[in-house]
Amino acid sequence: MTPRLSRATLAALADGRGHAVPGPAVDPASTTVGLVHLGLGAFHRAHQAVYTEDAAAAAGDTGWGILGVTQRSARVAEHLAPQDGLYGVLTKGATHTSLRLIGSLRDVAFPGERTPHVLRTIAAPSTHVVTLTVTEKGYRRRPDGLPDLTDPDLGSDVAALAAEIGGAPPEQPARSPIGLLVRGLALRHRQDAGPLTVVCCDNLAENGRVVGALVHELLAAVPHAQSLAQWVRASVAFPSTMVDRIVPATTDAHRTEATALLGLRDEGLVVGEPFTQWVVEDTFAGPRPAWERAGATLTADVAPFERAKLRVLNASHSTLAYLGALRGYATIAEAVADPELEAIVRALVDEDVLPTLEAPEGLDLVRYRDDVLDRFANPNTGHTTVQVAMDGSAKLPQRLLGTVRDRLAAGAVPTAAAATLAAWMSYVHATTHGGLEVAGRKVSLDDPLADALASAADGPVDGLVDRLLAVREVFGADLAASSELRSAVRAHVRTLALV
Ligand code: CS2
Repeated sequence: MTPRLSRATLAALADGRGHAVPGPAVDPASTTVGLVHLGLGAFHRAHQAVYTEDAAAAAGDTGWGILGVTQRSARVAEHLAPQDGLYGVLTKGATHTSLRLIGSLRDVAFPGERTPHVLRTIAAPSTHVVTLTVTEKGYRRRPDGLPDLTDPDLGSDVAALAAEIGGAPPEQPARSPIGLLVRGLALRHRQDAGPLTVVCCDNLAENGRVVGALVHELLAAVPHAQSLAQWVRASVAFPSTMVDRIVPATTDAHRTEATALLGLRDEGLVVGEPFTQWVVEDTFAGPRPAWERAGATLTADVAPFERAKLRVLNASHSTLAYLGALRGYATIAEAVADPELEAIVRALVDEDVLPTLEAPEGLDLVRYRDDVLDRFANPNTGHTTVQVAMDGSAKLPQRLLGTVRDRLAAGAVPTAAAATLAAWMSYVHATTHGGLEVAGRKVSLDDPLADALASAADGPVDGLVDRLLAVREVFGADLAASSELRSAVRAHVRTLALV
Protein backbone atom coordinates (compact mmCIF):
# COMPACT_ATOMS: atom_id res chain seq x y z
CA MET A 1 0.00 0.00 0.00
CA THR A 2 1.31 3.46 -0.90
CA PRO A 3 2.41 5.34 2.24
CA ARG A 4 0.44 8.36 3.38
CA LEU A 5 1.70 11.92 2.90
CA SER A 6 3.30 13.36 6.07
CA ARG A 7 6.45 15.28 6.96
CA ALA A 8 8.30 12.01 7.60
CA THR A 9 7.23 10.21 4.41
CA LEU A 10 7.90 13.31 2.35
CA ALA A 11 11.40 13.63 3.76
CA ALA A 12 12.04 9.93 3.15
CA LEU A 13 10.88 10.31 -0.41
CA ALA A 14 13.11 13.32 -0.98
CA ASP A 15 16.09 11.42 0.50
CA GLY A 16 15.44 8.45 -1.72
CA ARG A 17 14.29 8.50 -5.28
CA GLY A 18 12.56 11.88 -4.83
CA HIS A 19 9.53 13.14 -6.67
CA ALA A 20 8.79 15.90 -9.15
CA VAL A 21 6.13 17.68 -7.12
CA PRO A 22 7.09 21.14 -5.82
CA GLY A 23 6.51 22.36 -2.31
CA PRO A 24 5.82 23.04 0.36
CA ALA A 25 7.21 26.53 -0.18
CA VAL A 26 7.51 27.14 3.55
CA ASP A 27 9.13 24.84 6.06
CA PRO A 28 6.21 23.64 8.13
CA ALA A 29 8.49 22.78 11.06
CA SER A 30 9.67 26.35 11.53
CA THR A 31 6.36 28.12 10.93
CA THR A 32 4.23 29.42 13.80
CA VAL A 33 0.50 30.14 13.72
CA GLY A 34 -0.46 33.75 12.95
CA LEU A 35 -3.77 33.18 11.23
CA VAL A 36 -6.90 31.24 12.21
CA HIS A 37 -9.18 30.07 9.44
CA LEU A 38 -12.80 29.13 10.10
CA GLY A 39 -14.30 26.74 7.52
CA LEU A 40 -11.50 24.44 6.44
CA GLY A 41 -13.15 23.20 3.25
CA ALA A 42 -11.54 22.62 -0.12
CA PHE A 43 -11.92 26.24 -1.16
CA HIS A 44 -9.73 27.65 1.59
CA ARG A 45 -7.08 25.03 0.98
CA ALA A 46 -6.99 25.76 -2.75
CA HIS A 47 -7.14 29.54 -2.38
CA GLN A 48 -6.20 31.59 0.71
CA ALA A 49 -3.86 28.91 2.09
CA VAL A 50 -1.93 28.96 -1.19
CA TYR A 51 -1.69 32.77 -1.21
CA THR A 52 -0.62 32.71 2.44
CA GLU A 53 2.07 30.14 1.75
CA ASP A 54 3.41 32.03 -1.28
CA ALA A 55 3.34 35.33 0.60
CA ALA A 56 5.23 33.85 3.55
CA ALA A 57 7.79 32.29 1.21
CA ALA A 58 8.26 35.52 -0.78
CA ALA A 59 8.66 37.65 2.34
CA GLY A 60 10.65 35.07 4.33
CA ASP A 61 8.01 35.30 7.08
CA THR A 62 7.69 32.37 9.46
CA GLY A 63 4.79 33.76 11.48
CA TRP A 64 1.91 33.00 9.12
CA GLY A 65 1.11 29.38 9.75
CA ILE A 66 -2.62 28.61 9.78
CA LEU A 67 -4.83 26.99 12.40
CA GLY A 68 -7.63 25.55 10.24
CA VAL A 69 -10.95 25.02 11.97
CA THR A 70 -13.61 22.77 10.51
CA GLN A 71 -17.06 22.77 12.06
CA ARG A 72 -18.96 20.87 9.43
CA SER A 73 -17.23 17.57 9.69
CA ALA A 74 -14.53 16.06 11.84
CA ARG A 75 -13.38 14.15 8.76
CA VAL A 76 -11.33 17.03 7.37
CA ALA A 77 -9.37 17.19 10.61
CA GLU A 78 -9.01 13.40 10.61
CA HIS A 79 -7.66 13.52 7.07
CA LEU A 80 -5.18 16.30 7.66
CA ALA A 81 -3.89 15.69 11.19
CA PRO A 82 -2.05 12.43 10.36
CA GLN A 83 -0.50 14.26 7.39
CA ASP A 84 0.92 17.01 9.67
CA GLY A 85 -1.40 19.39 7.84
CA LEU A 86 0.32 18.74 4.52
CA TYR A 87 -1.83 18.37 1.43
CA GLY A 88 -1.65 18.73 -2.32
CA VAL A 89 -3.40 21.09 -4.71
CA LEU A 90 -4.06 19.44 -8.06
CA THR A 91 -4.48 22.08 -10.74
CA LYS A 92 -6.55 20.90 -13.69
CA GLY A 93 -6.18 23.09 -16.75
CA ALA A 94 -7.85 22.43 -20.09
CA THR A 95 -4.60 20.90 -21.36
CA HIS A 96 -2.31 20.60 -18.38
CA THR A 97 -2.35 19.08 -14.89
CA SER A 98 0.05 19.93 -12.08
CA LEU A 99 0.40 19.18 -8.39
CA ARG A 100 2.03 21.16 -5.60
CA LEU A 101 2.19 20.67 -1.87
CA ILE A 102 1.10 23.16 0.74
CA GLY A 103 2.65 23.34 4.21
CA SER A 104 1.10 26.48 5.68
CA LEU A 105 -1.57 24.58 7.59
CA ARG A 106 0.12 24.16 10.97
CA ASP A 107 -2.78 22.88 12.99
CA VAL A 108 -6.27 21.55 12.35
CA ALA A 109 -9.16 21.50 14.81
CA PHE A 110 -12.73 20.32 14.94
CA PRO A 111 -13.86 22.55 17.82
CA GLY A 112 -15.78 20.11 20.07
CA GLU A 113 -13.45 19.61 22.97
CA ARG A 114 -10.72 21.61 21.23
CA THR A 115 -12.85 24.77 21.47
CA PRO A 116 -10.62 26.26 24.24
CA HIS A 117 -7.59 25.75 22.02
CA VAL A 118 -9.25 27.53 19.09
CA LEU A 119 -10.48 30.40 21.26
CA ARG A 120 -7.05 30.80 22.85
CA THR A 121 -5.42 30.85 19.44
CA ILE A 122 -7.80 33.58 18.24
CA ALA A 123 -6.87 35.44 21.44
CA ALA A 124 -3.10 34.90 21.16
CA PRO A 125 -1.05 38.08 20.61
CA SER A 126 0.81 36.25 17.80
CA THR A 127 -2.46 35.80 15.87
CA HIS A 128 -3.34 38.80 13.71
CA VAL A 129 -5.86 37.58 11.18
CA VAL A 130 -8.97 35.38 11.16
CA THR A 131 -10.23 34.35 7.72
CA LEU A 132 -13.60 32.74 7.03
CA THR A 133 -15.10 30.51 4.35
CA VAL A 134 -18.21 29.10 5.98
CA THR A 135 -20.52 29.42 2.94
CA GLU A 136 -23.50 31.73 2.56
CA LYS A 137 -25.68 29.72 4.93
CA GLY A 138 -22.95 29.42 7.60
CA TYR A 139 -23.53 32.95 8.90
CA ARG A 140 -27.00 32.12 10.30
CA ARG A 141 -28.39 35.48 9.18
CA ARG A 142 -32.03 36.30 8.98
CA PRO A 143 -33.30 37.78 5.70
CA ASP A 144 -33.00 41.26 7.25
CA GLY A 145 -29.31 40.61 7.93
CA LEU A 146 -29.65 40.23 11.70
CA PRO A 147 -28.24 37.14 13.43
CA ASP A 148 -30.82 34.37 13.71
CA LEU A 149 -30.91 33.98 17.48
CA THR A 150 -33.46 31.19 17.17
CA ASP A 151 -30.77 29.06 15.55
CA PRO A 152 -29.92 26.51 18.28
CA ASP A 153 -26.19 26.46 17.47
CA LEU A 154 -25.88 30.22 17.52
CA GLY A 155 -28.06 30.32 20.64
CA SER A 156 -25.72 27.90 22.40
CA ASP A 157 -22.70 30.06 21.52
CA VAL A 158 -24.46 33.22 22.65
CA ALA A 159 -25.17 31.59 26.03
CA ALA A 160 -21.53 30.54 26.28
CA LEU A 161 -20.44 34.05 25.32
CA ALA A 162 -22.61 35.61 28.02
CA ALA A 163 -21.10 33.25 30.58
CA GLU A 164 -17.58 33.96 29.34
CA ILE A 165 -18.10 37.72 29.51
CA GLY A 166 -19.10 37.07 33.13
CA GLY A 167 -15.74 35.36 33.72
CA ALA A 168 -16.48 31.69 32.92
CA PRO A 169 -13.58 29.79 31.31
CA PRO A 170 -13.93 29.44 27.50
CA GLU A 171 -14.68 25.75 27.53
CA GLN A 172 -18.11 25.03 26.16
CA PRO A 173 -17.86 23.43 22.69
CA ALA A 174 -18.49 26.02 19.99
CA ARG A 175 -21.31 25.20 17.59
CA SER A 176 -21.50 27.99 15.02
CA PRO A 177 -18.78 29.82 13.11
CA ILE A 178 -19.96 33.28 14.00
CA GLY A 179 -20.45 32.26 17.63
CA LEU A 180 -16.93 30.86 17.69
CA LEU A 181 -15.57 34.05 16.19
CA VAL A 182 -17.31 36.32 18.67
CA ARG A 183 -16.25 34.16 21.61
CA GLY A 184 -12.67 34.35 20.32
CA LEU A 185 -12.96 38.14 20.11
CA ALA A 186 -14.31 38.23 23.67
CA LEU A 187 -11.30 36.31 24.96
CA ARG A 188 -8.92 38.48 22.98
CA HIS A 189 -10.53 41.56 24.46
CA ARG A 190 -10.33 40.10 27.96
CA GLN A 191 -6.67 39.27 27.51
CA ASP A 192 -5.93 42.64 25.91
CA ALA A 193 -4.07 40.88 23.10
CA GLY A 194 -4.26 43.69 20.56
CA PRO A 195 -6.10 44.38 17.34
CA LEU A 196 -7.28 41.71 14.93
CA THR A 197 -8.51 41.60 11.34
CA VAL A 198 -11.41 39.38 10.29
CA VAL A 199 -11.35 38.61 6.56
CA CYS A 200 -14.54 37.14 5.13
CA CYS A 201 -13.83 35.10 2.00
CA ASP A 202 -17.37 34.00 1.19
CA ASN A 203 -19.44 34.97 -1.82
CA LEU A 204 -21.54 37.58 -0.03
CA ALA A 205 -22.09 41.08 -1.37
CA GLU A 206 -19.99 43.51 0.74
CA ASN A 207 -18.82 40.54 2.76
CA GLY A 208 -16.64 42.46 5.25
CA ARG A 209 -19.31 44.96 6.11
CA VAL A 210 -21.87 42.16 6.46
CA VAL A 211 -19.76 40.16 8.91
CA GLY A 212 -18.82 43.28 10.90
CA ALA A 213 -22.51 44.21 11.21
CA LEU A 214 -23.41 40.66 12.20
CA VAL A 215 -20.82 40.66 14.98
CA HIS A 216 -22.12 43.99 16.31
CA GLU A 217 -25.75 42.90 16.15
CA LEU A 218 -24.90 39.74 18.00
CA LEU A 219 -23.08 41.68 20.72
CA ALA A 220 -26.03 44.04 21.02
CA ALA A 221 -28.15 41.01 21.98
CA VAL A 222 -25.79 39.87 24.75
CA PRO A 223 -25.97 41.37 28.25
CA HIS A 224 -22.89 43.23 29.51
CA ALA A 225 -21.16 43.17 26.13
CA GLN A 226 -20.86 46.96 25.77
CA SER A 227 -17.16 47.23 26.53
CA LEU A 228 -16.44 44.27 24.23
CA ALA A 229 -18.49 45.93 21.48
CA GLN A 230 -16.53 49.14 21.96
CA TRP A 231 -13.26 47.29 21.71
CA VAL A 232 -14.42 45.51 18.53
CA ARG A 233 -15.35 48.87 17.03
CA ALA A 234 -11.92 50.30 17.83
CA SER A 235 -9.65 47.30 17.32
CA VAL A 236 -11.15 44.81 14.88
CA ALA A 237 -11.19 45.44 11.13
CA PHE A 238 -13.50 43.68 8.68
CA PRO A 239 -12.13 44.29 5.17
CA SER A 240 -14.20 43.07 2.23
CA THR A 241 -12.71 40.67 -0.29
CA MET A 242 -13.46 39.14 -3.65
CA VAL A 243 -12.31 35.54 -3.90
CA ASP A 244 -12.26 33.51 -7.07
CA ARG A 245 -11.17 30.03 -8.02
CA ILE A 246 -13.28 27.14 -9.23
CA VAL A 247 -12.73 24.31 -6.77
CA PRO A 248 -14.75 21.16 -7.50
CA ALA A 249 -15.19 18.36 -4.99
CA THR A 250 -12.20 16.01 -4.95
CA THR A 251 -12.93 12.60 -6.48
CA ASP A 252 -11.21 9.21 -6.22
CA ALA A 253 -9.92 9.74 -9.76
CA HIS A 254 -8.20 12.97 -8.63
CA ARG A 255 -6.66 11.14 -5.67
CA THR A 256 -5.36 8.37 -7.91
CA GLU A 257 -3.86 10.94 -10.28
CA ALA A 258 -2.15 12.76 -7.41
CA THR A 259 -0.80 9.53 -5.92
CA ALA A 260 0.77 8.69 -9.27
CA LEU A 261 2.48 12.09 -9.38
CA LEU A 262 3.63 12.19 -5.75
CA GLY A 263 4.18 8.59 -4.80
CA LEU A 264 2.26 9.16 -1.55
CA ARG A 265 -1.40 8.91 -0.68
CA ASP A 266 -3.04 12.24 0.16
CA GLU A 267 -6.41 12.21 1.90
CA GLY A 268 -6.40 16.02 2.09
CA LEU A 269 -6.03 16.60 -1.66
CA VAL A 270 -7.93 19.50 -3.20
CA VAL A 271 -8.46 20.37 -6.85
CA GLY A 272 -8.69 23.72 -8.62
CA GLU A 273 -8.71 25.36 -12.01
CA PRO A 274 -5.54 27.28 -13.01
CA PHE A 275 -7.24 30.68 -12.62
CA THR A 276 -7.14 32.26 -9.19
CA GLN A 277 -7.87 35.78 -8.00
CA TRP A 278 -8.09 37.57 -4.68
CA VAL A 279 -8.92 41.22 -4.24
CA VAL A 280 -8.63 42.41 -0.64
CA GLU A 281 -9.59 45.73 0.88
CA ASP A 282 -6.44 47.06 2.51
CA THR A 283 -7.90 48.11 5.85
CA PHE A 284 -6.14 45.85 8.31
CA ALA A 285 -6.07 46.51 12.04
CA GLY A 286 -2.58 45.02 12.40
CA PRO A 287 -0.03 42.94 10.50
CA ARG A 288 -1.07 40.74 7.58
CA PRO A 289 0.69 38.28 5.26
CA ALA A 290 2.27 39.99 2.24
CA TRP A 291 -0.50 38.58 0.04
CA GLU A 292 0.27 41.09 -2.71
CA ARG A 293 3.59 39.28 -3.16
CA ALA A 294 1.59 36.16 -3.97
CA GLY A 295 -0.51 37.85 -6.65
CA ALA A 296 -3.42 39.20 -4.59
CA THR A 297 -4.66 42.74 -5.26
CA LEU A 298 -4.76 44.91 -2.16
CA THR A 299 -6.98 47.89 -2.85
CA ALA A 300 -9.02 50.64 -1.26
CA ASP A 301 -12.29 49.58 -2.90
CA VAL A 302 -13.27 45.97 -3.46
CA ALA A 303 -16.96 46.56 -4.12
CA PRO A 304 -16.82 46.85 -7.95
CA PHE A 305 -14.78 43.62 -8.22
CA GLU A 306 -16.99 41.77 -5.81
CA ARG A 307 -20.16 42.87 -7.50
CA ALA A 308 -18.87 42.00 -10.99
CA LYS A 309 -17.74 38.58 -9.83
CA LEU A 310 -20.94 37.69 -7.98
CA ARG A 311 -23.26 39.00 -10.68
CA VAL A 312 -21.37 37.72 -13.73
CA LEU A 313 -19.59 34.56 -12.61
CA ASN A 314 -21.68 33.21 -9.77
CA ALA A 315 -25.05 34.09 -11.31
CA SER A 316 -24.03 32.45 -14.61
CA HIS A 317 -22.76 29.46 -12.69
CA SER A 318 -26.10 28.96 -10.93
CA THR A 319 -27.98 29.41 -14.20
CA LEU A 320 -25.91 26.68 -15.83
CA ALA A 321 -26.22 24.49 -12.75
CA TYR A 322 -30.05 24.52 -12.66
CA LEU A 323 -30.68 24.42 -16.39
CA GLY A 324 -27.86 21.94 -16.89
CA ALA A 325 -29.10 19.56 -14.20
CA LEU A 326 -32.64 19.80 -15.59
CA ARG A 327 -31.26 18.73 -18.97
CA GLY A 328 -29.36 15.86 -17.37
CA TYR A 329 -25.85 17.30 -17.68
CA ALA A 330 -23.52 16.16 -14.92
CA THR A 331 -20.96 18.96 -15.26
CA ILE A 332 -20.87 22.71 -15.77
CA ALA A 333 -18.57 22.13 -18.75
CA GLU A 334 -21.24 19.99 -20.45
CA ALA A 335 -23.93 22.55 -19.66
CA VAL A 336 -22.01 25.49 -21.13
CA ALA A 337 -21.24 23.43 -24.24
CA ASP A 338 -25.00 23.34 -24.96
CA PRO A 339 -25.53 26.34 -27.30
CA GLU A 340 -29.01 27.03 -25.95
CA LEU A 341 -27.79 27.22 -22.39
CA GLU A 342 -24.79 29.32 -23.35
CA ALA A 343 -27.13 31.76 -25.11
CA ILE A 344 -29.32 31.99 -21.99
CA VAL A 345 -26.29 32.81 -19.86
CA ARG A 346 -25.05 35.42 -22.32
CA ALA A 347 -28.49 37.01 -22.34
CA LEU A 348 -28.50 37.12 -18.54
CA VAL A 349 -25.14 38.88 -18.45
CA ASP A 350 -25.68 41.22 -21.40
CA GLU A 351 -29.29 42.21 -20.84
CA ASP A 352 -29.60 42.31 -17.07
CA VAL A 353 -26.24 42.11 -15.31
CA LEU A 354 -23.98 44.45 -17.26
CA PRO A 355 -26.39 47.42 -17.06
CA THR A 356 -26.14 47.20 -13.25
CA LEU A 357 -22.33 47.19 -13.10
CA GLU A 358 -19.60 49.73 -13.07
CA ALA A 359 -16.41 48.26 -14.48
CA PRO A 360 -13.70 47.92 -11.84
CA GLU A 361 -10.56 49.75 -12.86
CA GLY A 362 -8.67 47.83 -15.53
CA LEU A 363 -11.44 45.29 -16.15
CA ASP A 364 -13.33 45.04 -19.43
CA LEU A 365 -16.62 43.46 -18.40
CA VAL A 366 -17.41 41.93 -21.81
CA ARG A 367 -14.04 40.28 -21.84
CA TYR A 368 -14.58 39.18 -18.27
CA ARG A 369 -17.84 37.50 -19.30
CA ASP A 370 -16.05 35.62 -22.09
CA ASP A 371 -13.19 34.60 -19.82
CA VAL A 372 -15.65 33.28 -17.27
CA LEU A 373 -17.44 31.21 -19.92
CA ASP A 374 -14.07 29.82 -21.07
CA ARG A 375 -13.26 28.84 -17.51
CA PHE A 376 -16.61 27.06 -17.20
CA ALA A 377 -15.84 25.18 -20.41
CA ASN A 378 -12.67 23.61 -18.95
CA PRO A 379 -13.55 19.92 -19.33
CA ASN A 380 -11.05 18.75 -16.73
CA THR A 381 -12.25 20.33 -13.51
CA GLY A 382 -15.27 18.01 -13.43
CA HIS A 383 -17.23 20.63 -11.47
CA THR A 384 -20.75 19.22 -11.19
CA THR A 385 -24.03 21.00 -11.77
CA VAL A 386 -25.39 19.47 -8.58
CA GLN A 387 -22.54 20.89 -6.49
CA VAL A 388 -23.15 24.42 -7.75
CA ALA A 389 -26.95 23.94 -7.48
CA MET A 390 -26.69 23.34 -3.74
CA ASP A 391 -27.98 25.96 -1.26
CA GLY A 392 -29.81 28.03 -3.90
CA SER A 393 -31.96 29.77 -1.31
CA ALA A 394 -28.82 31.19 0.31
CA LYS A 395 -26.85 31.80 -2.90
CA LEU A 396 -29.38 33.43 -5.21
CA PRO A 397 -30.06 36.45 -2.97
CA GLN A 398 -26.31 37.21 -3.08
CA ARG A 399 -25.57 36.57 -6.73
CA LEU A 400 -28.81 37.27 -8.59
CA LEU A 401 -31.39 39.21 -6.62
CA GLY A 402 -29.27 42.38 -6.44
CA THR A 403 -29.36 42.45 -10.22
CA VAL A 404 -33.12 41.86 -10.21
CA ARG A 405 -33.70 44.67 -7.70
CA ASP A 406 -31.45 47.11 -9.56
CA ARG A 407 -33.21 46.39 -12.87
CA LEU A 408 -36.66 46.80 -11.36
CA ALA A 409 -35.56 50.04 -9.69
CA ALA A 410 -34.37 51.29 -13.09
CA GLY A 411 -37.84 50.59 -14.51
CA ALA A 412 -36.73 47.56 -16.53
CA VAL A 413 -38.23 44.07 -16.41
CA PRO A 414 -35.37 41.63 -15.67
CA THR A 415 -36.59 39.08 -18.18
CA ALA A 416 -33.27 37.31 -18.56
CA ALA A 417 -32.60 37.12 -14.82
CA ALA A 418 -36.11 35.74 -14.41
CA ALA A 419 -34.99 32.75 -16.50
CA THR A 420 -32.51 31.82 -13.77
CA LEU A 421 -35.22 32.05 -11.12
CA ALA A 422 -37.49 29.89 -13.25
CA ALA A 423 -34.70 27.35 -13.63
CA TRP A 424 -34.17 27.30 -9.88
CA MET A 425 -37.90 26.89 -9.23
CA SER A 426 -38.12 24.07 -11.75
CA TYR A 427 -35.12 22.45 -10.09
CA VAL A 428 -36.72 22.80 -6.66
CA HIS A 429 -39.90 21.27 -8.04
CA ALA A 430 -38.14 18.40 -9.78
CA THR A 431 -35.86 17.55 -6.86
CA THR A 432 -38.68 17.56 -4.32
CA HIS A 433 -41.13 15.62 -6.48
CA GLY A 434 -39.66 12.17 -6.74
CA GLY A 435 -36.15 13.40 -7.41
CA LEU A 436 -34.33 14.46 -10.51
CA GLU A 437 -32.08 12.07 -12.37
CA VAL A 438 -28.75 13.49 -13.50
CA ALA A 439 -26.33 11.18 -15.28
CA GLY A 440 -28.00 8.12 -13.80
CA ARG A 441 -28.08 9.41 -10.22
CA LYS A 442 -31.11 10.56 -8.28
CA VAL A 443 -30.72 14.09 -7.01
CA SER A 444 -32.74 15.49 -4.14
CA LEU A 445 -32.79 19.08 -2.97
CA ASP A 446 -29.76 20.07 -0.89
CA ASP A 447 -30.63 23.40 0.69
CA PRO A 448 -30.84 24.89 4.20
CA LEU A 449 -34.51 25.72 3.48
CA ALA A 450 -35.23 22.34 1.88
CA ASP A 451 -38.33 21.64 3.98
CA ALA A 452 -39.92 25.04 3.42
CA LEU A 453 -39.10 24.89 -0.29
CA ALA A 454 -40.50 21.39 -0.61
CA SER A 455 -43.81 22.46 0.90
CA ALA A 456 -43.89 25.58 -1.28
CA ALA A 457 -43.24 23.44 -4.35
CA ASP A 458 -46.07 21.12 -3.37
CA GLY A 459 -49.51 21.83 -4.83
CA PRO A 460 -50.89 22.74 -8.24
CA VAL A 461 -48.03 23.46 -10.64
CA ASP A 462 -49.60 26.61 -12.02
CA GLY A 463 -49.21 28.23 -8.58
CA LEU A 464 -45.57 27.17 -8.19
CA VAL A 465 -44.08 30.56 -9.00
CA ASP A 466 -46.41 32.39 -6.61
CA ARG A 467 -45.74 29.98 -3.79
CA LEU A 468 -41.96 30.09 -4.19
CA LEU A 469 -41.84 33.87 -4.64
CA ALA A 470 -43.67 34.06 -1.31
CA VAL A 471 -40.71 32.47 0.51
CA ARG A 472 -39.64 35.63 2.34
CA GLU A 473 -36.21 34.32 3.37
CA VAL A 474 -35.28 34.31 -0.29
CA PHE A 475 -37.25 37.08 -1.96
CA GLY A 476 -38.21 39.49 0.82
CA ALA A 477 -41.51 41.30 0.64
CA ASP A 478 -40.47 43.59 -2.23
CA LEU A 479 -39.79 40.93 -4.86
CA ALA A 480 -42.78 38.86 -3.77
CA ALA A 481 -44.90 41.92 -4.56
CA SER A 482 -43.43 42.62 -8.00
CA SER A 483 -45.99 41.69 -10.63
CA GLU A 484 -43.45 42.29 -13.44
CA LEU A 485 -41.06 39.80 -11.95
CA ARG A 486 -43.85 37.31 -11.29
CA SER A 487 -45.05 37.36 -14.91
CA ALA A 488 -41.53 37.13 -16.29
CA VAL A 489 -40.71 34.10 -14.12
CA ARG A 490 -44.04 32.46 -14.95
CA ALA A 491 -43.40 32.81 -18.68
CA HIS A 492 -40.04 31.08 -18.34
CA VAL A 493 -41.37 28.32 -16.12
CA ARG A 494 -43.91 27.63 -18.84
CA THR A 495 -41.20 27.30 -21.48
CA LEU A 496 -39.30 24.99 -19.19
CA ALA A 497 -42.34 22.74 -19.76
CA LEU A 498 -43.36 22.45 -16.16
CA VAL A 499 -46.79 23.96 -16.48
C1 CS2 B 1 -19.98 28.36 -7.31
C2 CS2 B 1 -18.78 28.97 -6.61
O1 CS2 B 1 -20.66 26.56 -5.98
C3 CS2 B 1 -20.93 27.68 -6.36
O2 CS2 B 1 -21.95 28.24 -6.01
O3 CS2 B 1 -20.63 29.36 -8.04
O4 CS2 B 1 -18.28 28.15 -5.64
C4 CS2 B 1 -17.69 29.32 -7.62
O5 CS2 B 1 -17.10 28.16 -8.17
C5 CS2 B 1 -16.63 30.17 -7.00
O6 CS2 B 1 -17.22 31.29 -6.41
C6 CS2 B 1 -15.60 30.58 -8.02
O7 CS2 B 1 -14.77 31.51 -7.46
